[in-house]
Amino acid sequence: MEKIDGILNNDTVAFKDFNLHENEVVSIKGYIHRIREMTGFSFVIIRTARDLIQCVYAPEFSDYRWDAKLTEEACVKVTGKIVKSTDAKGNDRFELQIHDIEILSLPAEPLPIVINKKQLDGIQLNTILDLRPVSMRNPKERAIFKIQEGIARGFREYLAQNGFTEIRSPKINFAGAEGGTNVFKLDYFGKEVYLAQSPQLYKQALVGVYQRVFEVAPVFRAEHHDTSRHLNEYTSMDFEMGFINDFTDIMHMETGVLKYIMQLLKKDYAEEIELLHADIPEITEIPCIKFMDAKELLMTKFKYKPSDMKDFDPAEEELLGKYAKKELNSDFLFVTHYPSKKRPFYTKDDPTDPEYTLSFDLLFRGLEITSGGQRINDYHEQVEKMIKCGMDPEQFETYLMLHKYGAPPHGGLGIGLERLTMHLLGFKNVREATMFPRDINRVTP
Ligand code: AMO
Repeated sequence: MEKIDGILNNDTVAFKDFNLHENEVVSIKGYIHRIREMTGFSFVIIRTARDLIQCVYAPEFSDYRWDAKLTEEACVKVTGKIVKSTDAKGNDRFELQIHDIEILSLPAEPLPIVINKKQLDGIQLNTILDLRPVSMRNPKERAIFKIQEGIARGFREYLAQNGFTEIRSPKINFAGAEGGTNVFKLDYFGKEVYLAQSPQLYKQALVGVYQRVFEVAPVFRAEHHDTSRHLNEYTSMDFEMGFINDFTDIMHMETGVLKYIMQLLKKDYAEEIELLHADIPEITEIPCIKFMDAKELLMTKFKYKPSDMKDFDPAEEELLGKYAKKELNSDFLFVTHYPSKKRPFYTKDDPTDPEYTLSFDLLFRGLEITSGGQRINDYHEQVEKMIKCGMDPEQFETYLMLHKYGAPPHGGLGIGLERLTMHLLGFKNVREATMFPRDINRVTP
């Protein structure tokens, strides 16, 4: 009987280790990305999980003879000798002189688009999205989501290092957590329930257990409009921390998270950064401005006439982004003390001026990527605010257990992963930074 011992038969060598195996015969597995026939030999580019490896087929290297069935997108195991050569710029690089190609599978049909150019030239975003399972095989497309992996990884790593516990909150819920009408209803065995708009109610409850918690998970917003920054399902990177001195503790933690993410990207994702020409921001500290001061600035400096004194429209966010960059030399800007009327029921009002809240948004290159703030932790204050917001506290009995049975001063935030990726990579549309977007017109693939 065969026994499985958890040790993988690793019969291939990773490209990053090629320098350790110069002049040795090794194997790699991957897709044939591109075949370029030259006179007397061919370049066969193998696409592995993250690299493009140049292999050279020439009859002089071995007895192996090219199999006519081999096409681009065939899955193969290539065996050959690692040799050092020089690229067009005169830099050293390693390539493989092919001794054998084992066919692991052949595609049934040719690809519907050309994916083996540097980028998907002239292909409409909608087509790219329709064909995501294959369009993402393009090196530049897949690099986007490798960077996104780095962002989420950095978020997790930094918070774990700072005493946060990772949690998993339910996505089928008894109530929408953020108020408003943009909540998806679900028939749950005859009962009406809702898809989670955020993990808000649960991350707060768990502050009562672990003091510091975080979650990276999908959330759902029934946005009825079709914009370049809204999705109906997005990935929310949330954290919540207890025993804070005040809400600036949360902003300090976010600054630390972002610094860590940017350093991690530079360290472990340099190839993707280069491929995408990503402009990774330098962060030392992030400037802050109060909401009303920002409104004032928009009206005086930019002569902008706001349509809503309780919130910003996208044009105002853009102007504030330009101001932060030009005048404060920062890609980021915290805006604090949003009007109480525009913030959700759990937000703590500023005791010195209850028209405003102890809350903030973070703008990144002129786009809101984060909302956060201090929460109400007193039971009676929370019940009163719910009633003021037209909510029935009885329906939130389980949420209020935190407050009723003792809650520390606490607060937290939510970062939209796709929005952060979008502006990090300079995209105009959040869908470009979403693997499989869900919007008012799209639920496939
Ligand atoms: P808020 O609703 O402001 O706050 O959301 C937080 C962040 O999530 C992103 N975001 C979106 N991204 C894509 N499509 C959408 N439709 C969308 N809506 C929001 C934005 C936004 O800044 N519970 C609070 C957070 C907290 O206070 O802890 C919340 O969810 O980047």
